[in-house]
Amino acid sequence: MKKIMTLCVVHIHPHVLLGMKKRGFGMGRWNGFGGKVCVGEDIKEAAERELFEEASIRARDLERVGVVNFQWENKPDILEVHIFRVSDFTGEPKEGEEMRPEWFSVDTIPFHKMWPDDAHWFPLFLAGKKFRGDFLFDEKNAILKHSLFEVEYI
Ligand code: 6U4
Repeated sequence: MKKIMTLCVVHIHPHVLLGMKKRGFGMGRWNGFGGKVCVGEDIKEAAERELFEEASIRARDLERVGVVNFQWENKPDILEVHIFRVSDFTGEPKEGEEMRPEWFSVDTIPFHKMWPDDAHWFPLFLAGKKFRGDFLFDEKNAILKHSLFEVEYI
């Protein structure tokens, strides 16, 4: 089954805002803010909603920059994750039940404590590119196979 998800990375150069996931899927990793798109919801609306739920901020400027599919060996689910760049927002990032937000310099992004695919697509993200990709993981979330390419339109 395909699950449509969002992921917002706030990028105000030279910093990015990431959140430490405190529970559930991806717990213990730094990541952008996002989650599942609800039935009847627009993907962009879902991205805005999740950003507010998880970081207490409202996007003033957000742009979809990537779509990446994640699959696990021997599992039927495909996560189709829509990645958004947030370049302006209102409010103050605040810790909630699910995420603890923190600013990182683009030079010290904690890739060793993030999903392993992030090290692949973040450089494109930071360079202002648009991209599409596919990643296949094993049961320990190590990358078995991947493809990633820059696109002009997303
Ligand atoms: P619930 O449990 O309903 O609160 P929800 O917040 O809707 O969940 P959740 O927390 O499961 O969704 O969302 C997972 C988040 O992790 C989404 O933003 C997508 C993101 N994600 C999933 N796989 C990823 C991966 N391989 N690399 C990455 N982000 C990933 O950078």
